[in-house]
Amino acid sequence: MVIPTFNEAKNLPHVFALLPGDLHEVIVVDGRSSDGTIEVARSLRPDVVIVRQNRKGKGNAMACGFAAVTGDVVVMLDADGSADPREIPAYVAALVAGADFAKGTRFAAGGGSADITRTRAWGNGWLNRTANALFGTRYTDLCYGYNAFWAHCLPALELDATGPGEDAKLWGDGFEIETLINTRIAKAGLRITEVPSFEHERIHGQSNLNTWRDGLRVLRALAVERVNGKGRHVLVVREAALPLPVVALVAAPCAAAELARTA
Ligand SMILES: Nc1nc2c(ncn2[C@@H]2O[C@H](COP(=O)(O)OP(=O)(O)OP(=O)(O)O)[C@@H](O)[C@H]2O)c(=O)[nH]1
Ligand SMILES: [Mg+2]
Repeated sequence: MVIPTFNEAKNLPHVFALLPGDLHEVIVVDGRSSDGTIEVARSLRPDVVIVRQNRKGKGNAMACGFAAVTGDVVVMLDADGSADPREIPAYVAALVAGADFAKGTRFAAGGGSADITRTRAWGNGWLNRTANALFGTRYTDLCYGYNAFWAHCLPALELDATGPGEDAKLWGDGFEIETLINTRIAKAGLRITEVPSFEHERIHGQSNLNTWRDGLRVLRALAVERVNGKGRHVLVVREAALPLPVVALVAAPCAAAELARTA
């Protein structure tokens, strides 16, 4: 479970209280919060794994968190209270049923949002249609950060958690991360299932997302990902989904592995 945090100390108690009981690991990736986020995380959950991101932005945080994953299933969960951890079993069920990537959607039956503005919903819909036209996908919610996938998908994401220092923000380090993930998963030929999800309002604090600046980064990401080869040439080792995870997150070791060369 990978949770990016930037000044989410007041929200973490709400989020952690709803986490399933038998998680393999909870990785909090902090972006140099100044409100005691790390201390709160540790006090709520002594077994939490704290990762400090090496650059700036949510995308860089996710890359650093993914690099620290040791489990078989990765769940991406925001820390502001908008993503409900009680939905995790639905994501895991989609993975166990055969998906490589369980993509949350606010725009399918059973999903919704109390948080998205009309402008953002319009922009997301437009970007989503563009993505589907460019990548042959059938996504309904391109810019949503609540997703889960088998760890065998990680190589296809081709994210870079190394490199230059603290104050840099490189391409891929920002809110374009979900678009990079969604398009690379599609290019790798991985099996995608959408999972209806309800996005709640952020509980405390302010959004770090800027609608127009980050919308343009997503648009640019679609263009860049259409022409680059990332995701496309990665050999994915797809693990058989057995045995079933007992409650939610990280499945027991798999007995068999199937080599699947992606398109
Ligand atoms: N580590 C880290 N986490 C970040 C950074 N920016 C945002 N986050 C976290 O990423 C999650 C999503 O960020 P939000 O600011 O809520 O952005 P959003 O959910 O896309 O936008 P809203 O719908 O307006 O809330 C939250 O848990 C943030 O704390 C960052 O630069 N570093
Ligand atoms: Mg948010």
